[in-house]
Amino acid sequence: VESSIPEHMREAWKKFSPTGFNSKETFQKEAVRHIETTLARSLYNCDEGAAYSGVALAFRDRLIMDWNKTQQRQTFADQKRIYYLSLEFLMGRALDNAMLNVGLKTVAKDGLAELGFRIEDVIQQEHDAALGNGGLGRLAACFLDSMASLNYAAWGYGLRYRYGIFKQEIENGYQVEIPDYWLDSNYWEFPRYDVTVDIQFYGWVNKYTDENGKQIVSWQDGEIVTAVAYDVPIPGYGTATVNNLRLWNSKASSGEFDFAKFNSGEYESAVADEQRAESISAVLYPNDNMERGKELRLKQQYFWCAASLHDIVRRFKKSKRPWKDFPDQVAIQLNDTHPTLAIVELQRILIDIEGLGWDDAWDIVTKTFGYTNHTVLPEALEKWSVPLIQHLLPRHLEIIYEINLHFLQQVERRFPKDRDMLGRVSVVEESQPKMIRMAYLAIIGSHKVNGVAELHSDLIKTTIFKDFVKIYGPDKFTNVTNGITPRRWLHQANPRLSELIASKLGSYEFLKDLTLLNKLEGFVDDKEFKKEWQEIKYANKVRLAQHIMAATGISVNPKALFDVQVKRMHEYKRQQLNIFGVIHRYLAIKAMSADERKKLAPRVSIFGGKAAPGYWMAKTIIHLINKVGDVVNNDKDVGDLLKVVFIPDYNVSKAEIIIPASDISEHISTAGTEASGTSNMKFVLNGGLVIGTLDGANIEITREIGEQNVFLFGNLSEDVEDLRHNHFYGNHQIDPELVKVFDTIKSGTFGDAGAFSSLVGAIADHGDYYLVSDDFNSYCKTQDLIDETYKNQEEWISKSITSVARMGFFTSDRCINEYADSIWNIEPLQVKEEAEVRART
Ligand code: 8GP
Repeated sequence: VESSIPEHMREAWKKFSPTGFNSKETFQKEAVRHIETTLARSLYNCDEGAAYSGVALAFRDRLIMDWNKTQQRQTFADQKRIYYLSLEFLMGRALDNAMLNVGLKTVAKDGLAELGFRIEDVIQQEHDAALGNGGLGRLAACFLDSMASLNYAAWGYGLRYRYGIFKQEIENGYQVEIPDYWLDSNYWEFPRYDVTVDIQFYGWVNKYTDENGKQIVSWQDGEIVTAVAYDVPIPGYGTATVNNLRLWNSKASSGEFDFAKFNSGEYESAVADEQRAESISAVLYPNDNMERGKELRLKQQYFWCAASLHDIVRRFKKSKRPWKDFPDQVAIQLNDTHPTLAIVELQRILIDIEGLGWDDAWDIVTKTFGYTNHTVLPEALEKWSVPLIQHLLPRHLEIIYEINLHFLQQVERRFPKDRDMLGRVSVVEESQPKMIRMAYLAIIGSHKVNGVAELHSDLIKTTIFKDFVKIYGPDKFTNVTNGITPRRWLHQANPRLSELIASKLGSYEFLKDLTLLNKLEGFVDDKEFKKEWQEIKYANKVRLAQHIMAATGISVNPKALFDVQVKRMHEYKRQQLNIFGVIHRYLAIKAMSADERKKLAPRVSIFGGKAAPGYWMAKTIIHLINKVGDVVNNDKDVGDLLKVVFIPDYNVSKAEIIIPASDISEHISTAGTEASGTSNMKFVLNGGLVIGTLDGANIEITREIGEQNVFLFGNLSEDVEDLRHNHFYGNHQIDPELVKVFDTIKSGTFGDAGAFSSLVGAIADHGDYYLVSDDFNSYCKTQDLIDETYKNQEEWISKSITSVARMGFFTSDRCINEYADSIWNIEPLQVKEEAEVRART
């Protein structure tokens, strides 16, 4: 391609292509130029918002050059690419990350200071990109960071929601949802108006035999909506690789634009059609670990899958390779079942459009896809009703039935005597109406299925997907324990800790190879080091205390033990266990003598997290936390000994403030319910200790950092079934201390008891599905142990340092390398520019 352009033209381009900045002066020049020309502002009306814009635009220019080169390099290399399909990318802010990844944060900091701005204030002007709910979406964001940092040729594909996850406000203790319009002043996306795909919905299937006797199947009529690509650059850390995240935006197809309506005066209805098309990518569904079966959600899924596949196929076809090579060029990873229709769509493209036979096509499909499962909760497993799919995607339903038929025939041949098996594993659930089980379709259409932590990967093999292990054998199922990017979750969120670590290890190389942290173990007895370690934690707590004051008006003492539980609100995550524990502590303090109170370690219980707008019980838990806070925080008997805080609107940028400030964080799900958890890793990496159940990645964290460094409690996953059984048959006595907590709530201490009766009732009278009462006693005892341990700060800090030193395994770089090896069969693309050493600040 390059040589097809005449030498003199190439010379002219090279001469004028921008070089970007790499010094303070050149940075300032670029930022000021953008403020004065791109934004039409000046010295006299440049506020922090405008300063942010100028800096973002300057860094964006820098990224674009590497981004263009990366895309060219990947095209020329013509090797296999990874496509990560996710309906959620919880990216958070981009500027700080961009500055650190290109190694020019110090340059920007000094440059801004001279221009009259503090870099921290400027960074805070940015609105979070919050295109996700929780763990699943943030994992996708960490994976993008790792794939770019490791130089993999990888693309993310998602939807460009106009509204991300709602903003949460708290009014009178209740959650209120505010729309999150985030696209104003967003400098990190590039509309590609020339990259569009027309997506079809509804219509009917026409089958006929052509003049050569060939069966032709065509999907006709219906409605067309256009997908427009918006590209977001994803910079790697300390490398010149900048990958691409492509988000699709929906708009009315220009072919559909109804001039007849305009001319006949039906202006309003013509506009309504436009709005209907735009509604597809308008809003992120705000459910975490819960599916709701709405038609618009299915439309989103197909719209995004079809646009992405079209793009991938178009890129493949440029290489002029035969179809059988497709899986050598393309690996598609399905982030949960949301993109499962991509399997059906690729089969449709191959047989209906490209004219391949069924078996050849299916062979290509299954070699291309891998499926990651993120939950075993039944309410989160996707099913779509057959009539809905029939209506929206008539040809896809036929193909799904055909996939199922081939599959069931194969099962019948292998297990001729097991009639029940066919009904159990069928993609079609024989309910009223019939439902398509998306997870089964995803398994059948993929060559590998993985869970996200060891326990979870074992559980899917022995419970929800047990029959499929019999059918395909165990090798199709594998584990890739989740990880987090240390760039954002250590270096960016906790710069002082990162710097201290670098000073001991001699460089920032640990950010690329996190196992190097183990050298910190050599410093656990270094007095000076321990003091600095403690000071940094304290400074982070001061910063959080300031945030708490600004956000809630509650004053907390940074010397108290900060006990944090921040994550989506869900009964299985058991924030109710935590707040019942807080009430128990409150009652204990009230009953203490003044002398006893003096011996108690002061504590701040910090909560944060959003509830799905339709999840009543989760909202009730938020309400209770706030009401308990109102009482406890104003009780003179209690003073500083206990404060209860609910931080509103937990999101990625708040996590960056909260996580480095925790002494203890809570990961207390009912054993067997939290697939992995990833905030557990973030907290430990920032020197916090954890209280947790033997669930998800807690188990592997414990294995790595040592049992003596984790506060474990509660029942084991293997006992859950029996315990539930006991509740069901009334063989269970609720712990008397928990009864006291319930009585306090019922007495109206925290306001109208009726508001909490369903919450208490679910545990006391309705089977206690999440086994709160079974774990309550052990939870409280473990909290007491935490109080005792915290009193010995020397020991506490040693635990903290040792834990950080042993966290190397939990980098998302390790995850991505595992996916690359065991699922994608892909190697990184070497980057020459990497040799140009990048400053790492
Ligand atoms: C989450 C899991 O709950 C969490 O344990 C895990 O760390 C995270 O995924 C990343 O693997 N799962 C979901 O958010 C989830 O399943 N969401 C909806 C698809 C139902």
